[in-house]
Amino acid sequence: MGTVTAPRLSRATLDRLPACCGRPGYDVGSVGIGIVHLGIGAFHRAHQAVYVDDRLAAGETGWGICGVSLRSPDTAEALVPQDGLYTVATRSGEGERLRVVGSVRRVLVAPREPATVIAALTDPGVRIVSLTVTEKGYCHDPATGLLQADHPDIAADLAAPHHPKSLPGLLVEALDRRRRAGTEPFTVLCCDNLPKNGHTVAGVLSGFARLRDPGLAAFIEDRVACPSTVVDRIVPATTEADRAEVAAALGLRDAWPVMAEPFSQWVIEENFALGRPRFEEAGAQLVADVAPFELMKLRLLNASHSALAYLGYLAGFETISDVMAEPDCARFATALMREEVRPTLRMPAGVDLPAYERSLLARFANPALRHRTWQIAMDGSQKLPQRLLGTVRDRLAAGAPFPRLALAVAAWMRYVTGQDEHGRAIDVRDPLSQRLRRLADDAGPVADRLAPALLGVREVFGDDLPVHPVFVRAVTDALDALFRHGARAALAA
Ligand code: CS2
Repeated sequence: MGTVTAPRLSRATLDRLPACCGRPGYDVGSVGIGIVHLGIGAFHRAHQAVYVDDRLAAGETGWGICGVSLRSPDTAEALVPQDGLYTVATRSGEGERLRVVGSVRRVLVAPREPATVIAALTDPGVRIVSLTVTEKGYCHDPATGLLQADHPDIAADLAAPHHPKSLPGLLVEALDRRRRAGTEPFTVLCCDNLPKNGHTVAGVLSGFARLRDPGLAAFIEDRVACPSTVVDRIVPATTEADRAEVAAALGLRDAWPVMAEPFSQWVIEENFALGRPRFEEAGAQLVADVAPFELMKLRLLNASHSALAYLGYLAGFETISDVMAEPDCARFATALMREEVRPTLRMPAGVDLPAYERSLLARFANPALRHRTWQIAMDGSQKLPQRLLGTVRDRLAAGAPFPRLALAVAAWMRYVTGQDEHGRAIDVRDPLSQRLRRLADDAGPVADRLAPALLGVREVFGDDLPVHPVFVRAVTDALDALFRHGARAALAA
């Protein structure tokens, strides 16, 4: 009992929070909106919104966030009755810390209130539009990074450019309206795990604008700042058990608290056209070039995450910490990072890669997070290129072996067949899932047929890898081992 009938978290109930719970150190009612964030999911709320919360508390009160969901109304339905307030629960083996965040001042749902979203984006007070729409939200080709002009959402937005649905369509329409109104363009701050994410989003925007109007494209290319960033915090999806636990601790009901590890990192390229909060005073690193940090994060953290997710799921593990508790799996992750990835990275002086790798192993082992392998396995077609295949290309160019990367790619292939090692269905979530499934069904569970069939998906593997004999052999052999001996044995070998 208790938690179901407990009052809801809101501005009116803030003073009932227990003393141990952090809360906004400012008057949330007097915050102005300076940032529109597109894709207001759990990650944004546990990451950027916390940095902004710190800056609001420090007195930079013009940088509140208007969060926008591009699809589902769920976040708005949870947060609007709570005046945008929500809890961040930071979890580790040492326990839990709770903090109520107040930086999200409005929440909108694009399909439900498109005109309000455009009005928010064209408000001259809005100086930054930040993004976490996941890899697939950019409507780009993951292998090349270029806009996919034949993407159905792009085609729809070109047919009706003033009623956009896709991210590129929405941003370009808003930028065009600002241009026509004589309002300076906002800075576009991409916070997704894409390679050269600022550069990629700039290319997608100019690519889309070019298809609409070359003058608009030139304006965007000349005037819109798109700093690159590296974002890092492990934020598993919230469960019903998490909600109940947070409500019990708060004595207030929060419809959507977010769960996170203690670690948080944000590396931001110093390139803002209309100012920014002093994020560096909230722990962010402002740098001239994020590239080395980006490769380090995508190739070490995200690559091992994806490898452990596919292999771990196939081996029957529910969470990453369960996988890491298995000595063979922890050894696999250690060797993947040290032997196959580390030699491809060139870091600035002062960055200690072995220490970073050790910290990743500890973070993955965090027993309090319960980050599901299935969640990380989502959208592999959009993730593999920057997480695994860039390193593979570097290894091939150096004539160096990459057995663990090959096994990770093979595990993805095994996973997208949609059947696990016991013949049970896998709920494969991926924008290409149907095509992948068809290819897998046609090929059957035979490595010599399945590997070449899936290697033919050029949005993932490009034009080079499917014809590289060393790569094809390595992946086919790894897939054969998975079919013959299963993921546990393959990991141990
Ligand atoms: C994960 C990331 O779901 C995934 O694919 O690898 O969300 C990962 O947790 C974050 O990038 C950590 O910063």
